[in-house]
Amino acid sequence: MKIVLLGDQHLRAKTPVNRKDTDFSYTWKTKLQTVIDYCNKVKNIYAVIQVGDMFDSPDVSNSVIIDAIETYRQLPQVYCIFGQHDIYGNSEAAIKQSPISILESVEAVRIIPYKGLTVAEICETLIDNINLYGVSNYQSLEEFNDVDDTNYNILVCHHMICSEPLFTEQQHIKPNNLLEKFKHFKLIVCGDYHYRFINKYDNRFIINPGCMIRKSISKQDLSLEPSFIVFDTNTNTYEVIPYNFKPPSEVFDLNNIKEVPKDNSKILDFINNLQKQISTKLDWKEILTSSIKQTKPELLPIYNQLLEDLHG
Ligand SMILES: [Mn+2]
Repeated sequence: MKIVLLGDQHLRAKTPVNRKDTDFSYTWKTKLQTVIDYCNKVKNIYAVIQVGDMFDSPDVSNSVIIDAIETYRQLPQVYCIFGQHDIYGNSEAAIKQSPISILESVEAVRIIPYKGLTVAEICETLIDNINLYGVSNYQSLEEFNDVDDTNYNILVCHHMICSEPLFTEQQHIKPNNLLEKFKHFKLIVCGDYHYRFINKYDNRFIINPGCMIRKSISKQDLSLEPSFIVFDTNTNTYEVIPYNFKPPSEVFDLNNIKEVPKDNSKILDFINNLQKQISTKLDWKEILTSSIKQTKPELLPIYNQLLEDLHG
């Protein structure tokens, strides 16, 4: 069975700083059209797997969500998980506010569930004995029990898995260590790290398709050749299919480089790491409320008003 593997996408309407696109939605729709055309031509693609960070943030405009729905409906069944960019605060409590949940509710995608359910529920039987397991970024990569080795099990995860971290102290897992740890899976597909790698060990694969669109002028982004992967579970072979992409000099305004405004991804990483290290769930509102109560109780009305505004 052939499946298409799609990396981080970061769909949004606004053109990223330093890119030249006049209509960024047009840019990413054109990329996905390459996948649609490929699937229509090849015909025997049974499923599409998207590895999370489908959206650049949970508050993308409605037009982005509508365009994504219309685009994904033209593909074979899309299975996906959540990246930290898809959910407010990377918190399970905010899943319903994620654009991905809207896509699922109109049946444009299926979210791949994790292991906390019964075996019958976690296994998305695609065809014959192929099963999918999903570990979104807010979930931790623990050992899986009750996985039937006679199946062709595929694990999809959104965690920092790479050979070389992007910065010195970045927490990461080495691809081959994950293959070694999760022996029940014949194929592990991962996102989060934006650069493609394909590792094979003991006839099992770990693949990161790499991000679909170069977002920044970092050295890694400039040398990236955005592609998607077609994997054949019958033959255990793969093909790398490049999107139509132009050289960096045509994509980025390299003569007039602007500083990228700081986003909140470092804060999200921080919250995420804290959540992984404590057993109880962190509720930032509770923490902030109790801290304000203790230190500046006179600010509580303003804080409450802010919270109301935030939730519209
Ligand atoms: Mn990402």
